[in-house]
Amino acid sequence: MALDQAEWKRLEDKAHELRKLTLETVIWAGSGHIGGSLSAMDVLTALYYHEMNFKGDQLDDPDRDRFVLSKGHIGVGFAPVLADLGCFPKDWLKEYNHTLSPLGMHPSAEMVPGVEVSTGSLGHGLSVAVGMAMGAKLGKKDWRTYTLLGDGECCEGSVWEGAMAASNFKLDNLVAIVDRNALMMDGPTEDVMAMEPFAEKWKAFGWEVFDIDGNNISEIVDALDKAKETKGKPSVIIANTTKGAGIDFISGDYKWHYGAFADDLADKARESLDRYHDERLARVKGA
Ligand SMILES: Cc1ncc(C[n+]2csc(CCOP(=O)(O)OP(=O)(O)O)c2C)c(N)n1
Repeated sequence: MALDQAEWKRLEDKAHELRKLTLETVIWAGSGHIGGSLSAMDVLTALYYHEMNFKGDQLDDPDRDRFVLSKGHIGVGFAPVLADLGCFPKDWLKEYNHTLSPLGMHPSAEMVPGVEVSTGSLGHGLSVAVGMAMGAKLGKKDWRTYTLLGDGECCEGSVWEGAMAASNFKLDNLVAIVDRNALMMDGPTEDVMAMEPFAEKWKAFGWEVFDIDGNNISEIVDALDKAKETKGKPSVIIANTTKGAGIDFISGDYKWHYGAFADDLADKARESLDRYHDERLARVKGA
């Protein structure tokens, strides 16, 4: 069902709050993976605040939907989501990546409530998610599995082994979302290791493909709805995004894959996020 305006606005406000909290967390940490955290924030918001059956105070619910952050380097964007959902105190964010903090650069399932699988070494999350989705099928359970990958991550051959297995086992309870920001750590994907024709590759591997604007929450929700209706095969959402979305002086710049904000830049970044939110609210009103 199409997203109504009130729900869309609620999700926009939440995504804005989380982008701001991510920026502050990078500042508290001293530095962090800001670019890929911001490109993915709309997807994380749509999943955790609209789509998934997941509650921060019921982490042992056997029927909860599962999420695997395959692009685990954006722990600094994921931790604010889990903190906001009540998985752990928000104060933990102030010591993100400090010595002895449970919140390291990459999410640890052993140390951080709400993290299902430890990730950070790229290329593993999809295969783990395949195993989870198979487990649900074998156990005749209705919960669903979601995983978020980076497009640069798709250079890893193991991603395509997972993709092959998911369609072989007809895992229609599995949704992979690829953050297609078209940049990886050291340049544009098409210069470093060409991905295109990306949608066709997934189709050839037997997946249902949704190619969308991944910084439009309404389009993300729509694709997630359609994925739920897809039977007999897994779905992939190619979420075309902008790396660093929301902070104008880092947006679309691969050199801001990872970075630090000096005081003057931090204020500029905060102001830019506020302007970005205003522009996006105008889009909601105009819809
Ligand atoms: C196996 C492995 N190799 C290398 C790295 C180092 N690394 C961290 S992020 C990154 C780039 C990933 O690019 P992409 O998946 O496009 O991430 P995004 O642009 O969405 O942040 C690399 C190579 C890693 N984490 N794991």
